[in-house]
Amino acid sequence: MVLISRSKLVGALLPRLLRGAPASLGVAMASLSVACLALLGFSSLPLIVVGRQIPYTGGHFCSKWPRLLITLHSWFSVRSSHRRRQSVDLQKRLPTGSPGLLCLRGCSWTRWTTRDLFNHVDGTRNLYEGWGTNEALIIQILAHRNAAQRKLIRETYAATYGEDLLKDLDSELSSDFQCVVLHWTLDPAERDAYLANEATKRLTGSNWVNMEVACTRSSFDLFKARQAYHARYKKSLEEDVAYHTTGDFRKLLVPLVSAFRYEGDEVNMMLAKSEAKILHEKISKKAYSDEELIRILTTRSKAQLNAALNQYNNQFGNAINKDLKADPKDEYLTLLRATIKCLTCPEKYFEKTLRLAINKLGTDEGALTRVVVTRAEVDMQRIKEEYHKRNSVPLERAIAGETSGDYEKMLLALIGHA
Ligand SMILES: [Ca+2]
Repeated sequence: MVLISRSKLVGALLPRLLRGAPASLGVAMASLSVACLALLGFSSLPLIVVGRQIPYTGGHFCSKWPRLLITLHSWFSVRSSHRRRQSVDLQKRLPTGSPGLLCLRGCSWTRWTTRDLFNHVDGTRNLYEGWGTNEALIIQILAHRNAAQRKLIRETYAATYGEDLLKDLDSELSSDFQCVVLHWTLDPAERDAYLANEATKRLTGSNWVNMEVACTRSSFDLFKARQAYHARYKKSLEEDVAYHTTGDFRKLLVPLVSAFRYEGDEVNMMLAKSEAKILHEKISKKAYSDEELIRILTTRSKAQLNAALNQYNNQFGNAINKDLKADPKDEYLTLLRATIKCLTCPEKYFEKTLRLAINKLGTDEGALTRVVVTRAEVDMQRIKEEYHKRNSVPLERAIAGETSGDYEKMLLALIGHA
């Protein structure tokens, strides 16, 4: 009892001390007291009181003391809210290690959130601005969580604060770093829907993104992206792609984004042979947007298509993409070749996309971010090997040479280098 009342007393006195004394002294004293209380395992009450009072001391803090204070405060609020909500035992639902700062002593780190980090307890901008958003911690936490864990973080954040983590990240971060963090935090299906929707709004080169999404995702993932598109935009991906394209592009892209290909390994060799012939016949006649050619490319399973293209190579002595280079500047033919590449060897397609994004004068951050974020959990290892083989430079080094700051750190973390 004595102990509790003493801690309450300290809690009540500290704010006054803080208001009266110069900021640095007040914070130092508060931090010391809080540290002592924390070590002795006292109630979190005084910490919350102290935590809330800090902003009123005004000014910007740069010393270590506020950090210590906030860390301790957050830890206690994490612990107490965790105790209050026994029903949601996040500790058990999130077993993987690599903790944030506050994982120490086994509290559930998701309870302490980016919001505490950015804005401190009650969203005080002063403190946030003086202290700076902790980008390093955002990278440390978000970059090392898989899609299911990121989803859980978003849900927990929404349940705890009643706000969308994405919106908070959006308002606290900026430029390329913001873009990569937001894209990464989105659920993959939502992200694909977003990328596709953005692509249908733009003109130049945007068909590529829709082709990429349609050809490099699994059938089920593409289906989920279409569902997410319905939910988010209240219309279908197919109708938007059809509306925003014309001619041959429309003929190819609409069935591509609508596809739900069979995903098994079974291959019909007779069919592969006959369809290789059809493809060759159409290409020799320069009928590049012929119904049959498009039917084969947009409906066959990837295994069956591979078999047909191998047959093409064997029977006619050329890889199909070589025969499709008749007019290297034709945009439709370029897209057709990229489609075949995405369907048969996506790592090569992505290697090239990264190479072009990096080797151009300046950097194509949009493409760089898109490829890293969408492939990090899929086939980044193969893309990295392909990149190293093709460019004699590891992808990590190429990215480090091309980008900087938190953007660079996030990208490197996502490709598994940090
Ligand atoms: Ca460059």
